[in-house]
Formats: sequence, C-alpha cells, structure tokens
Amino acid sequence: MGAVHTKIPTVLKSEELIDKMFRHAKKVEVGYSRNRLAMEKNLSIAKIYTARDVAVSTLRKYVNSFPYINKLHPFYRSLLDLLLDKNQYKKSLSSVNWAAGRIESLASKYASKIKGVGKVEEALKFRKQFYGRAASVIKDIRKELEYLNYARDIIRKLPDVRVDEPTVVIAGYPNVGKSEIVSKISTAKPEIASYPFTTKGIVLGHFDNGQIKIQVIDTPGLLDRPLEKRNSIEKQAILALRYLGQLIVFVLDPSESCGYNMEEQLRLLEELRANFHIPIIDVENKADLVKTNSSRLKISAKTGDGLDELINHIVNFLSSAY
Ligand SMILES: Nc1nc2c(ncn2[C@@H]2O[C@H](COP(=O)(O)OP(=O)(O)OP(=O)(O)O)[C@@H](O)[C@H]2O)c(=O)[nH]1
Ligand SMILES: [Mg+2]
Repeated sequence: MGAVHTKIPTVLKSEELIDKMFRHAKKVEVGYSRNRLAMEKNLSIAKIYTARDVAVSTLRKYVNSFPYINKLHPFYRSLLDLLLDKNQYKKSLSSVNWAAGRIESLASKYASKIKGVGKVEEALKFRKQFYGRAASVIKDIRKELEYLNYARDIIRKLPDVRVDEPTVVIAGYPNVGKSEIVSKISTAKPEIASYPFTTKGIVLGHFDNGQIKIQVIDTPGLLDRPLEKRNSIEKQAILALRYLGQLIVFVLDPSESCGYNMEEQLRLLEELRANFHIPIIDVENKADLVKTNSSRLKISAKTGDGLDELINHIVNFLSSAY
C-alpha cells in the first residue's frame, strides 16, 4: 500500500513551532560592518527570513506528508472516514497551508519595510512586528495543528494491509475464539481475553507455507444487528469484510461459552451470506468443549485440533482463486 504509511512527522504544537522559529532566528548573525544602520537592517532581514524558512518549511512538510484520503485504497478511505472527521482533517491541512503562505508574505512585506528605514530603531521595530504577526498566525492554527497530530496517531496505527496478497478474513460473534485462531495459524499476535469485544480494530497476520503467502485478518466481534446500529469497532470488521477478504472464515462457538447462543450466531452467518458475495467457510470452534454432529469443520484453537485442516481449506481455496 505504501501511501498511507509514509512517514508523517510529529506535528508541533503552536507554542513549540513559535519557539523553534525564534530559536533559529536568534542564532542568525551577519558580518560586521562599520555602518551600524546597514548592519542592523541586514541582520533584521536575515532573522526574518530565517524565522520564515523555519515556520514555512515545517508547515509545508505537514501539508505534504499527510495522505489525501480520497486517493487511498477504498478500505483505508472508509476506515479513515470512520476514525477521523474528514472535513476537519481537510480544513486543518488547508489552514496550515494558508498559514505558511501568510508567513511568507508577511516576511516579504516586513523585509521591504526594513529596507526603506533610516534608523536602527525602526528596523528593530519592524522586526519585532514581524515576529508578533508571524507568531499570531501560528497561534491561530493551534487547533488545526492539534487535530493533525491526533490524525497522525490514527494514521500511523492503521493496519498495514497488503492489498495484493490473497486474504482471508476471520469473522464471527464476540468471544468465539477468532483471535486465538488467528494467533495459531498466522504471525499475528492479537490480544486474547476471556471477555467479549477485546479486539477493537483490524489485526493482520501472515501465513506462509513456502508455496503461498496468505494475509490473515482478525476482526472485532460482530453482533447480529443492522449496520446503522453497529458501533465503530464493529464497522471496522465490516470494512475488512467488504474491501479486503477473498474468503471469510466464519467462526461459531457451539459451546456458547462466548455468551451468545447458536441461533444468534447462525443468524449473523446468514446475514453475512446475504450481504457479502464472498465465499464463506463456517467452522465450529471450541470443539474441546462441545462437538455437535453437524457437517461443519470442527476445530479447537485451544488444543490445535483441526487447525491444519482449516489451513488446508484456506490454502486450497485461495490458491485456486489466484
Ligand atoms: N475452550 C476453548 N476456549 C477457547 C478456544 N478458542 C478460544 N477460546 C477462549 O475464548 C475466549 C475468547 O477468545 P478470543 O480469541 O479472544 O475471541 P474473539 O472471537 O477474538 O473475541 P472478540 O475479539 O471479543 O470478538 C478466550 O478466553 C479464549 O482463550 C477453544 O478452542 N477452546
Ligand atoms: Mg478478538
């Protein structure tokens, strides 16, 4: 995928950026001249340009390193729609870009004012005025910078999906053992807890038997309810199903130790069958606790029983699909 995971720098707070700007400007020196006025004018202009360069390059770096949401793969696009306020995101970037332009024009304006002055004090006065105005432009985008830093944290934590790798998505009710299965059959190390809804986002793992590489996606638990009633964690699972899976493994827990009965679980399975036109393999987990006489594949993530067979099913299916 790349684009979404390009390095985004930490976004400084307004005050930090103002400090950085002044710190650099303070260090500026110019060659000694016996003409005090000429020297002070040069110095003031050099400081203004340095302050400008620091502020503008920092702000432009932000604008250039955040991704254009609309250009991302639909999975990321919809995930970010869910996790970020897209309007605020766009508005923040355009305000930051505006601020950079504003500081550039202030710098030109004050530099040319200083060129025209006839007294040292006037040069100093205009230099100070520039500092004040540049700092206030940066203060004006305080909220926008904070929002971008928040967005950065979200973007950095997005799962690093390989959109061109054959992909299986593991889905089912909460607590049925999805994460435990994924951790046993792939490199992923999702958190496994004895309470429902542990998995709060999409977790990726990979499986490689030397012949085929398969991406395995663990999803948060889903309840059987309409999309508009789903919370944002469940919606992430839906997005993985919609945009990433070529195959769904639907995990059932006939022991019902997950806290949900089979009837509810089967209703969800039927709902997914009706709404996603992706092949679904349904399996019964926790076979160490309960083995029904259904014809479904029986596995136990806990003991490992049946996992090889599950892997074979997945590999055969995805190999023939590719
Ligand atoms: N006895 C038994 N327990 C299992 C098995 N698989 C998972 N568990 C237990 O079931 C509980 C839930 O497992 P998870 O893997 O976290 O379930 P999940 O489906 O990922 O749950 P959510 O992320 O909340 O949707 C944990 O306590 C697991 O140890 C199994 O095959 N047998
Ligand atoms: Mg889980």
